[in-house]
Amino acid sequence: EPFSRTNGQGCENGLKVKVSTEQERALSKIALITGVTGQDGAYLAELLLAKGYTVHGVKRRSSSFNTERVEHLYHDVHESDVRFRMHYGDLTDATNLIRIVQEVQPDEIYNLAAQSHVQVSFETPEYTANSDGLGTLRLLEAIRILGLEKKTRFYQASTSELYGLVQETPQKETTPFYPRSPYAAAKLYAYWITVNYREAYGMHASNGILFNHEGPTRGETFVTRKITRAVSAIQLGLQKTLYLGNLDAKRDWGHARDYVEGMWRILQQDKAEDYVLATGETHSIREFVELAFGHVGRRIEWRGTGVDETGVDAATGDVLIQVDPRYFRPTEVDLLLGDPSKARAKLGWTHTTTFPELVREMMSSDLARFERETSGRPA
Ligand code: NDP
Ligand code: GDR
Repeated sequence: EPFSRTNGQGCENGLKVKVSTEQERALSKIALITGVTGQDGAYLAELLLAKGYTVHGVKRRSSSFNTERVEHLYHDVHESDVRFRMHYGDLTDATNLIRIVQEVQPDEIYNLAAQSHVQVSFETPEYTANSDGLGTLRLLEAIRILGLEKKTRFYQASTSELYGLVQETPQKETTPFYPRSPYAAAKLYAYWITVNYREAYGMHASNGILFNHEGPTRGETFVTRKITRAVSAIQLGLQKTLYLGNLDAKRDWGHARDYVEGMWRILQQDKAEDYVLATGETHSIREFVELAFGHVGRRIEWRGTGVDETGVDAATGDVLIQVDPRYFRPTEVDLLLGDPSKARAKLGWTHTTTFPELVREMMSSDLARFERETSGRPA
């Protein structure tokens, strides 16, 4: 780790970046990102730094390194023009959040920190409510306590999981919510408290209702990355079988890179509003599996039904996929399909990476990673 001490500002790590003239408009802006060590946090930090922002991130203390996704942004904090800094913090600790917001005096806060795994939220419901629900309230209150309501714009990482049990498709800003997990219920509170602070205190606070977005740095236990890692490992002879839960669930999957651009655009609007970001296409877990194996030239045939269903290599007959009920959720979200019309019309936002391109990028990255890690070692 480049630095493990704090300087007088309570900051740790920094990045020196050259600024081009076209980015000058954003030069004086300061952003604070909670969850900066996560998939979206890292992409967003990169985007804002490229736009000329000074970026502060909140990271959690961990017994092992948790900053891999932002390592390339680090620079010696002792140099001048350091524009990327991190602060230890946690969404469950109000005093710490108030102190960080006070020190940073951000123009924009992106609240991306969360216990973000739906299945894990069934096992840790209270913690999930505390960090994902109350954590959002703590940040909004920090802004208010510090009298920054007119200065600081607030982005809340809301989610398509809010739609839960299907009420209508495609799902848009006006579709009723019906959360189906402790995670979604916590995010429902966060959604409405953001709306309430906007209406009650005139804050520039917005929800981005984002449908699933992935990429090569997606957490390893989300289904897309679990698949691309396993297919790569199977292809290299390091693993035989991939165990999955519900193969029939359908998701509207985009690329995280596109979605962080949408987050930024939401905060650049004169008026704070809530927006759906989605691709407008939906695919099943089964289709994702087929495409991932297709990337390494293998065709999957599905045999059997229910918990006895298997995915077999059409050429060799090897069983590559098995259903394991331990990955079933107590209540499932069967179908997510978003309507991004409002974001297209008002933000000029649209996704640029297609579903096959997303799978290809994730597969190439995981194959290369496994090849690097195992080169020279016996399989
Ligand atoms: P990740 O799980 O990759 O990242 C979550 C981040 O939050 C990590 O930096 C994590 O830290 C941090 N974090 C977790 N708990 C706390 C806490 N109590 N205090 C401070 N930090 C905490 O999620 P994504 O990047 O995929 O998602 C970003 C946000 O967007 C999340 O709020 C998620 O719920 C939401 N979302 C995501 C979607 C997606 O498809 N990716 C879609 C819609 C919404 P650490 O690295 O230490 O674990
Ligand atoms: P999700 O993502 O719950 O949509 O939440 P995840 O990738 O975990 O699940 C997607 C679907 O795949 C099914 N599934 C499996 N899921 C996992 N994790 N592991 C498996 O083995 C497996 N087999 C089948 C699931 O049942 C589900 O239907 C993500 C997170 O990023 C949230 O934070 C975010 O809010 C939503 O996307 C939008």
